[in-house]
Amino acid sequence: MTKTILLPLFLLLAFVKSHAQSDCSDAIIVCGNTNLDGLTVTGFGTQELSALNTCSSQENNSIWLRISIKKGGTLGFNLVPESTDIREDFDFFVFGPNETCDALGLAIRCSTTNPASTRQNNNYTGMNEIESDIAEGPGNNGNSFVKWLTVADGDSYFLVIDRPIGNSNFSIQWTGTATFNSSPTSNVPTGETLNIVQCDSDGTADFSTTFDLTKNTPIIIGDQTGVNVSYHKDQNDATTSINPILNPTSFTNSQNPQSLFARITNTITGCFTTSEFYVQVNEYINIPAIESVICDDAKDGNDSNGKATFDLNKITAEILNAQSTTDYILKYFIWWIQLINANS
Ligand SMILES: [Ca+2]
Ligand SMILES: [Ca+2]
Ligand SMILES: [Ca+2]
Ligand SMILES: [Ca+2]
Repeated sequence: MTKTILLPLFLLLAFVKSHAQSDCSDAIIVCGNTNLDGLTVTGFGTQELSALNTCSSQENNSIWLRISIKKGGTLGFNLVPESTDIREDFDFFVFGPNETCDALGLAIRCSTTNPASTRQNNNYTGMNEIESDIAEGPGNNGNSFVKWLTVADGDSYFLVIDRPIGNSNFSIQWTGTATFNSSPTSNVPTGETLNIVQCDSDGTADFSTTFDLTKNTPIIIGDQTGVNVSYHKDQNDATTSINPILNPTSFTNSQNPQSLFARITNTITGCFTTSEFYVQVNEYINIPAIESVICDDAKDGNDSNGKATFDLNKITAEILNAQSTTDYILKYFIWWIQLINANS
C-alpha cells in the first residue's frame, strides 16, 4: 500500500460469539453508530451465492450487511480479523445498488483471494481507492483488495462477508467519503433508569411476576419521531429484530433478575439502537393485621371523647417484629388515596 486512505467515517463492528445473520433476509443494517456487538460468523444458513459471479466461491461462514447511503461519495472498507494468523481467510461479495434479496443480480465487487497463498504480510481484505480490479480470487489470484465503490445518495448495497477458512471474529473499518444514515438514540435522562423493580405481589411467592415493559418506551423515545420500540429476551434477537416479546405490557420474568433488551428502530431507514436493562422481583412483605388498643385519657382535655394519642413507632416495632428497622421504611396514611398518590 503506497497511498494514505482518508478515513472520514469510521465504524467498528465488534463480532463476538452469538448467532449469525447468515441470510440476506436477516441482513444487519449498517448505520452511523449502530452497536453491532453480539454477532459472529458461523454457518451460512441458506446457500445464496451460487452462480452469482462470486469469484468462484460461495457461502461458508457468512454474515450479511445492508448498507444504506445517506450522502453519496466513495465507499470502501478494511476488514481486519481479530486473529493475525495468515491462515484466517475472509472473503466478501457486494451486491447493488438497490437490489432485493430475491433478485441480487451479479456481485459488483468480490474478493476470494487466500492471504496465505499469496504470501501477504497480513490477513486483511477490503475495498480501497488504490485498486483498479473489481473481482479477484480464488487462491493466489489477487491481493485481497479491490476497487472501492462510488455511491449515490439513498443507494443501498448488500455486503456479504464470508470466512471459508479459520475461526476468527473480525472488525470492519469503513473508508471513503460516503455517509450512512444515523441511528436513533436511546439516551436515558440522568436520574431515570430502564430497570424495573417490583414486589412479588401476585399471590404466589416465587420471585416471578408480571411487568409492564412499555413503561420504558417513552423514556427511550424521548423527543424522537418516526421510531418504534420493541423488547427482546437476548441481544441477538434485538440486533436482528426477531422474536419480540409479544405482550410487553404484561411480561412475566423467568429469571430473577432477568436481562432484557429494548430496540429503537427508525421506521424509514431501519437504523436502530439497542439497550440492555433488567427486571427484578423483590420479596413481597406481608404486613400483619395489627389492632392497637389504648385507654382514653385527658391529654386532649377530655377523657371520654374516644380520642387519644397513639405512638405509631410502637406499632412499627410490632410489624417489623425482629426485622431490622434500617431495611424497611414504614409510612402511615389515614386515607387510601394518600397512599396511592404517595406511590405514583
Ligand atoms: Ca445464506
Ligand atoms: Ca480472502
Ligand atoms: Ca486486487
Ligand atoms: Ca409471583
